[in-house]
Amino acid sequence: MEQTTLKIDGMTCGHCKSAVTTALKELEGVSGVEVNLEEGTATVSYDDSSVSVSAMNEAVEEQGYDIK
Ligand code: 9UX
Repeated sequence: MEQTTLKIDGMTCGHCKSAVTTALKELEGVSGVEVNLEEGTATVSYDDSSVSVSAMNEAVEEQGYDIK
């Protein structure tokens, strides 16, 4: 199990948090997501044999947010 923290621009309310959380959890291999709105981060627990950080970045960007 690996863990990474994505830095995400543009998340300001609770709906942002749930949109990003849901998008990341839909990825095969992601087992946990914790979004911190104040810091603009999402900490993701994942299996690196199933999912890549770039796939996570794409999933977040598809929701309309920018990865720093
Ligand atoms: Mo809330 Mo997030 O109105 O893009 S959904 S700021």
